[in-house]
Amino acid sequence: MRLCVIGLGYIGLPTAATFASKGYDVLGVDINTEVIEALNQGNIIIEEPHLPALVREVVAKGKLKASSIPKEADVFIITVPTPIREDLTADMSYVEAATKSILPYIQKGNTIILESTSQVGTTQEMIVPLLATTGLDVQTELYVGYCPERVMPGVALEELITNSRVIGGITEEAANKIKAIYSSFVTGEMYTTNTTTAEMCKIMENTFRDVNIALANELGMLCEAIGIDAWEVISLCNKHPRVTIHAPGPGVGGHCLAVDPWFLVQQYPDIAKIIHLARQTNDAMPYYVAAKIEAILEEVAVEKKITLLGLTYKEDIDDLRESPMLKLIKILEGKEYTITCVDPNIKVFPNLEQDVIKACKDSQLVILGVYHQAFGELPYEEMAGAMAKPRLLDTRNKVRKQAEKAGFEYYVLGNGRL
Ligand code: SAJ
Repeated sequence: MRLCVIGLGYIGLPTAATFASKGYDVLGVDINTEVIEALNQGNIIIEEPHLPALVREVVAKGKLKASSIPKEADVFIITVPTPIREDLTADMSYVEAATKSILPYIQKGNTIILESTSQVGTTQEMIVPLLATTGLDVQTELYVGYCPERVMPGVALEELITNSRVIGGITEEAANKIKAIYSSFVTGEMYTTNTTTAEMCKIMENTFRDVNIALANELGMLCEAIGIDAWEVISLCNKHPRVTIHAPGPGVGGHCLAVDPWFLVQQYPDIAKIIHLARQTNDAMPYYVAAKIEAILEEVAVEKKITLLGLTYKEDIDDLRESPMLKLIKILEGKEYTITCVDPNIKVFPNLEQDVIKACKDSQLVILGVYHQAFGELPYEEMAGAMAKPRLLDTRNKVRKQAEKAGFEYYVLGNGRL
């Protein structure tokens, strides 16, 4: 079986390599020549545990090759980005371009699968009409479907195999055909449906999480206003058998939760009201944190100098995309704060100082923005010793014990008692 994967990013590359490891002859296609050159030498330019070894192996065996141009195949998988534009509308242009790029190679009996998170209706309204221009009957001569991924960066290779999947087909035959293709490596359950339902599932999974996080953030702000501890409220509420309140935090980052809900808001603004408000609530969190910092440092008259622990959008990854910390830095820089950043997972960043004691020298406030495992073991006593008045704002409720023991004046987001 010959497979052509269009888009070799965080999802396309693990998918291509996994299919190749199961015996498929895979051609990976990308517009970025750096990706292609690296891949053809068995290398990759993204970070994902275990992926370098897998890629090296399948490239050495000749099972995975890369090119900037697609070619004939039995199966085509589209895994290109679907970002949002400045005006918060979905940019589907990469999906459109990727589909157009495979049109000259499509033959009767081919399977075409879209994996990218897409506006609801994309397969029927964009992919099917484009495929129809080949002159083939899309319903009967091709197998077309939408099969979103559900993997978490950092554990992508494992989750690609073990997660369950929703598979939408434009016909039942198409859905079953696609299910058979993925069953070459997926051990999780696979549920078949139509393409529009599958598109909605993908967006709603991430929207569910975003809305729940917004609710947790609202709870955190309420508890601060009332003077009680949201973390205690959450832990007590979650003893209820049907309640799982998420964790408040400094905002929602990543390329999924902070992006996908906008697709529905844009398409159905009059209906997707809670979804819209949740996005606004989560997007405003860095401003809330900045205001808290201002309040903590109110007494400091001289130039404000702070230390930020953790830059990535969540813990133990190296991904900065849509990270709330980047927004926080921008807001604080606008207020003339001097910010020194510490993040063992990031190699290059303005004002990065990996020596945490140096980073705390003369600082007036340490902010825990993201809790990387390594931050549990920092030399908190020495950090406090480097500061005239040691203060720590924990946006994740993670290091209270260490900070208080070291003599920090401790603040945590969501705790109105402090
Ligand atoms: N966050 C909170 N409070 C919480 C949970 C998370 O503030 O209680 C924040 C995190 O700090 C982070 C953001 O939310 O900034 C997003 O993190 P995440 O782990 O929830 O999500 P992603 O973007 O890394 O991955 C999600 C996953 N979707 C779901 O869990 C429903 C993943 O399975 C998807 O494959 C991925 O989106 C995607 O590609 O769509």
